[in-house]
Order: sequence, then structure tokens, then C-alpha cells
Amino acid sequence: MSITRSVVHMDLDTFFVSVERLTNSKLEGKPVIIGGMSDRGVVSSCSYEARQFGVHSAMPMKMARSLCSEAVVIRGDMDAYSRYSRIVTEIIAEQAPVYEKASIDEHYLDITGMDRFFGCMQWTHELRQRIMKESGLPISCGLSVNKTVSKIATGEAKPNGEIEIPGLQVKDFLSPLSIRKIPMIGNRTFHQLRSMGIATIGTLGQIPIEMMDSLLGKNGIVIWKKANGIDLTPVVQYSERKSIGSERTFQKDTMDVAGLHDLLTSMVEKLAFQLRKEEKLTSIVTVKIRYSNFDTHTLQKRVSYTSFDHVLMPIARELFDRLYQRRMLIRLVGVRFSGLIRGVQQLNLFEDTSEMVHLYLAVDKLRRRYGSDAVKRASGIQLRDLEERTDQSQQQKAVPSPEERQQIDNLKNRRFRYWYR
Ligand code: TTP
Ligand code: MG
Ligand code: MG
Repeated sequence: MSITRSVVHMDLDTFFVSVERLTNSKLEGKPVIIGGMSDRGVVSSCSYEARQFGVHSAMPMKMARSLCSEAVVIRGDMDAYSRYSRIVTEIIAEQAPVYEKASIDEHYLDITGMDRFFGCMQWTHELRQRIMKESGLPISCGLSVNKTVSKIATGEAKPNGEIEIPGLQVKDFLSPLSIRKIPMIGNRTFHQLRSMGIATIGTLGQIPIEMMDSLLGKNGIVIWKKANGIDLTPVVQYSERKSIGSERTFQKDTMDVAGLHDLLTSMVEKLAFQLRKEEKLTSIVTVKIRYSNFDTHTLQKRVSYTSFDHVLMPIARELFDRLYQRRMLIRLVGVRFSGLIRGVQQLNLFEDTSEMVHLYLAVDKLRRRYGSDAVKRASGIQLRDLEERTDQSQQQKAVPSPEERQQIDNLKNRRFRYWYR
């Protein structure tokens, strides 16, 4: 017999907007939209007042402005959002036995067994009050038997609410809700199911599992289970230490600073690409050097959540320059990103440079197709002389189509000059 779990999901209400409201009370009660200022930018976050006009996240700014011309439009401030995100995580870390930071503004907590001491809902309520009091930010939460149901419950509790769905009530709770409320169901799946006449979670849960399998494969089965309130995925304890990194030991120790900078650039570029591919953001950069006498030094810096090379490169370089103080031969350099959370680059696209956004998209597409070495920053070229050996499997020639080549060539910004191998 498996024991019934108690899982809490917490998600801040209109997170970016709420942070802005902390410093500008005039935004209270008004339609507020946070996003890139250019027409080609998209909405990151919008207040409930703006949502009444049909504005929603990821909507093009141009459309949002035309739907709600009275909205106060604010260019985002990722530093502030990252700071508040951490404040909330710290409060949760202090109270919860096991918690997972799922994105910049949401956490899952496994509080199974807590009801031996307090009621789980009472505990959750008190934690929620504490977060609101100490951070000043509104947050909503759901308490139920697994992550899926708790997350859906949070959605129903919003704004500024809390809901408990005990095990026996899960089916009745889910049944009347739209299939869109299942976190895994995106636009395509929604329309696919909708065209078959499936509108509610209750209906979805009743169709034969074999049919979901043939319709959507493995995902279909997971979705079907979610519709039936089944989700065994554990709350995985968040650790700032969990990281991705890369190190290079030289065949011949070196003092070639320019070459080392280039190597660092290339390492950061590859790792940042990996972050974007896995839809992650980092918040801690660590650089390591080892001198020829094996003395090893590391230096790290907290940064705002990001997965952009152009943000991470100068930081890695600054750390390297601060570390490399002795005119001594180096035998190893390494870069590591930690403090990882789930999130997409779109989160910090407040800059006006839509060219840059398109550049990232174009370049990442090429890399996904031809390997991460296919396209590189111009400044990363010389590093080939430094590298111990080039991985043969990555040598495959990237042949961008004429349109792709055109697309990248069009992006003339010298800072972001790329090079095809
Ligand atoms: P969400 O929790 O999805 O949205 P929200 O907090 O703004 O609103 P809600 O009350 O419905 O939870 O996302 C958290 C933050 O992440 C959000 O404030 C801004 C950012 N974000 C984006 O930048 N782009 C997006 O497409 C989404 C969904 C969120
Ligand atoms: Mg939120
Ligand atoms: Mg969220």
C-alpha cells in the first residue's frame, strides 16, 4: 500500500507585475503589462485588469496594446524579479521538508506526514501568509495528493487564494474543468482533442487509454493518467549546487590570455545553448582555473536568471580576469552554471533588439540540426589552436540553406557576428 502524499503547489500571482507594484503603488488596480517595448516583443506578465481585455502572456505586444490601450506598459527588470524569486525560495526552504523550485515563481512542496503535527492545510495557509507578509507579494496555492492536481488547484485558487483537494475529491474537482487546465496540454493537443468532442477532463478520463496511446503516443498515456488524477512524479529537492559545466585541460600549459578568453567564450556559448535547449535558466556562474603547479582557484557570481550568451560571456570573462592574477602557466579552465531553474529565454527579453532574439532563434535552430559547433561567435575562432583535440563527431559540415545564411547575414550587429564552420 502506498501512502497518500500531501503535495503543495505555490505560484505567485502576476509575478512580474506584482514586483513592479511593490515600488510603484500607482499601478495598483490598473491594467499593467510587462514585456519588451518594441512591437515585436511579447507580453511576459499582465495584471488581472489587463486580462479582462483579453491580454495574456506570450501575446505580441502590438496586439496587447491595441486590445488595451489604457494599460501601463513597463519594460521588465530581471534583476528585481530574480531577487524576489530568491526571497520567496528562501522562505520556503526554511519551512518545507522537501521543495522543488519549478520556475521563477513556482514551487512544489512535499509535506507528507506533516498532518501528524498540524493539519496540512493549516501549515500551508501559514506558510502562504508568511510569504505574503515577508515578500509583499500575493501568492496562490493548491494542496492535494500529487503535483498535477495541486497545480491545477492553484490555477483555480488564483488570484490570491488557496484550495485543498483531498484524495477523495480529486475526481469531482477535475471532472468539470476544461482539458486546457492539464499542464501538458498545449494548443495543438487541445485542438486535436477538442475536434474529437473532448472538452472536459472528466470526458478525457473516460476515453479508453489505448485510444490516447494511438492518438498521442506516450504523452497520450501520461495525459490520460493526469485526467484521472494519477501522477506519481516525485517532488525533487531543489539544489543550487546542481549544475552544468565544462572544463578543458591543455596538452601544453598556456599563458595566452587572448586564447583563454576565446576558449571561455566558446565554453559559455555551448553551455548557454545547452540551457536554452533544455529550457533552463542559470543564476550562478563559476569560473575555475588550475595553474601548472595544480593550484586551483574558483570564483563565482550570482546573476539574474538568464540563458543568453551575451549576458553570461562578460560575466565569465570578468571572473576569469579577477582569478587570473598570477603570471603563471595555466593547465585547466572551467565554467559552470548552477542555481538552475526551468524557464525559457523569453523571460528576459525586455531588450528592444528583436534582431537579437531572431539571431538566437536562427542560430539555435542551426545548432540543433548540425551540432553545437556548427555556428560560433567570431571571437571564439582562435580557440581551435588551444584545444587539445577537436571532437571528430562534431566536424560534420554545417551547410545552412541560402535562406538561413541570409537570415544570419542580415543581422549585421557586429557584437553578434557569427561564423560558419
Ligand atoms: P506565470 O506564473 O505563468 O504568470 P504570472 O505570475 O504572471 O501570472 P499568474 O498569476 O497567472 O501566475 O509566470 C511567472 C512569470 O514568468 C511571469 O510574471 C512573467 C514570466 N513569464 C514570461 O516572461 N513569459 C511567459 O510566457 C510566461 C508564461 C511567464
Ligand atoms: Mg505566477
Ligand atoms: Mg508560474
